[in-house]
Amino acid sequence: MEKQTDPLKFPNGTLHVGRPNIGNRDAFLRRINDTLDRRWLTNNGPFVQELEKKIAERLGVKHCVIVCNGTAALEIAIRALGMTGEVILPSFTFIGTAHALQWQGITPVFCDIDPVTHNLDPDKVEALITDRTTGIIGVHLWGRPCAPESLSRIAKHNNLALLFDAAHAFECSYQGRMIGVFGDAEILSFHATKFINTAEGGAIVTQNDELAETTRNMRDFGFAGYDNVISLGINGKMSELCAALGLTNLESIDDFVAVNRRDYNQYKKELLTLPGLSLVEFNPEEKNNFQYVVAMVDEGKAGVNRDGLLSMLHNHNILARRYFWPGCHRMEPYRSNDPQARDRLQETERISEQVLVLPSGTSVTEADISRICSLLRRALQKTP
Ligand code: T4K
Repeated sequence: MEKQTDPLKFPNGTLHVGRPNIGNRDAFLRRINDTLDRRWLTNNGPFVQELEKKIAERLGVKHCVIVCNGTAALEIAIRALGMTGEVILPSFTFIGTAHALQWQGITPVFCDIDPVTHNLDPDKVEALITDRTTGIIGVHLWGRPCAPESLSRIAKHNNLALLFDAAHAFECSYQGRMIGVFGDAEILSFHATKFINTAEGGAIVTQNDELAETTRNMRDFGFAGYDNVISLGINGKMSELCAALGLTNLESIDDFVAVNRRDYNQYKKELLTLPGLSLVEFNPEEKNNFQYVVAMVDEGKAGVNRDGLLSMLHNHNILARRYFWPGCHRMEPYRSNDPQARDRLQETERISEQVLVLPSGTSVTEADISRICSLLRRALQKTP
């Protein structure tokens, strides 16, 4: 299936996974006017600082360092944590998680996932640790916590840095604490497709004062003041226009989560009795953002495979997605670098053939979801 990256090519009425949520327009436009009046457009402006403060407060974390996107957040955190050599991470994640390592000459070592949580399987991590291993990156896929305690134990025991990719997990909790406080640091993404967006954006959150300071310098070319560069750095800064969008969207966070939850519950109700189709569950005791509605298709019971359902939906202009097929290990340069990886990634291979992410969020109506569900019902019940 071809990736349609040109928005002009989508027919009217196409339903998407990841259509941006937009908060109060007047509030946003007021902030844009303020920005223009102030003539302060970027470089740690007042809106960026306000966004950092609000996110840190919301997560109960000491430091939030806002950057230009989630991948830059990963790259900066990886470097600031001193990761080199090899780093263990799941293959069942967005390609950016792996690229952030490889881009810096670090070898991503892919570890298999737990088929229930879809997250890194801590029991399989230790076997992959070598003399070259310097860190672990856990990904809280779909917003579900990636074994924070077990991974902390393993990291501590083996003297490894521990970073969490929380790109999906803003506003989710684990044992009553907000995701964002675990490991040495966590990263967030505020890409347009995330339920709270700044168009492009991300953040590094950490409890560690020194790490916060280092990442702050690194996002600004290593500057620690006028004319004083104290480390290698990049331009990882967020503009005030993006921060204005983020502050505005953050004001609607409760409404966005409510819509996501409502969509999830509607899908669950309407798809409940279908053979071979189930939804990824969230722990009701925790805070969840419900931003991804993830269906699992069991071909044996459904009589049709995930790709069959995907094509059927695409033919109706419903752009469901098969995140994160086929797994990073099957994409370049990893496929060529480590062709044997698939032998140890059997759950990744199996689960990535089953996942079907369905459209949800503020751009999707109750009627849209009913239509999607009735198409799925027709496709599944027609089968023997
Ligand atoms: N770690 C994890 C676990 C991640 O999932 C991600 C990003 C990252 C790290 C890296 O964070 P960032 O550097 O991106 O901040 C999308 C997003 O681009 C990506 O941010 C996200 N994960 C990933 C899961 O999804 P694609 O390749 O699926 O994007 P694309 O262009 O196909 O857009 C998705 C759908 O959204 C399309 O149907 C169109 C719709 N859309 C998109 C945009 C940008 C809109 O309706 N409006 C828009 O403005 O990766």
